[in-house]
Amino acid sequence: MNIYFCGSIRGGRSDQQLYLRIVRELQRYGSVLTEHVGSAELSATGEEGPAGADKAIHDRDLEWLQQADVVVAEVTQPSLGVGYELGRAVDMNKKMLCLFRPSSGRSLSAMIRGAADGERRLVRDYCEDELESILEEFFSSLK
Ligand code: 6K6
Repeated sequence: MNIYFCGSIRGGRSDQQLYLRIVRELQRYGSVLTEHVGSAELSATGEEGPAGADKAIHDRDLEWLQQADVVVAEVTQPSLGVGYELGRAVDMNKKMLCLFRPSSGRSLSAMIRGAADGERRLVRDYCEDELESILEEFFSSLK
């Protein structure tokens, strides 16, 4: 199973350690195409890269998104890129799970929460303790 994981990069890296934990957990269920999202070496501003690098990142990520069987996103830290990926994933009719932590004090965008249909597109409010059980339930439901 190919899993596309989305998490904030330039939107801010304060949840990076949690992303790493999610990536490791997701690897129990399949191949995570975007494991770099959890990497401590990837900072919000650290490497702008050469001219054209952003286009290469965009095009490569969309190719991976096409290849994905499921999309899992941690959406607590707002990120334009994650929102864009989720919009494209909806268009591709991908099975999606969005994870949001109400304990952050934030309120999830209506464009993400409102995209849930309770079947192919799920939004789960959760706390970190529940991560493993939520993922287990989600991947069991795919069988
Ligand atoms: C490196 C350092 C700063 O920015 C970068 C760019 N590198 C990226 N490499 C891979 N995927 C990326 C990169 N930037 C964004 N993405 C994709 O968008 C990831 O799949 C994330 O889920 C999402 C993050 O978007 P932003 O808007 O928070 O960056």
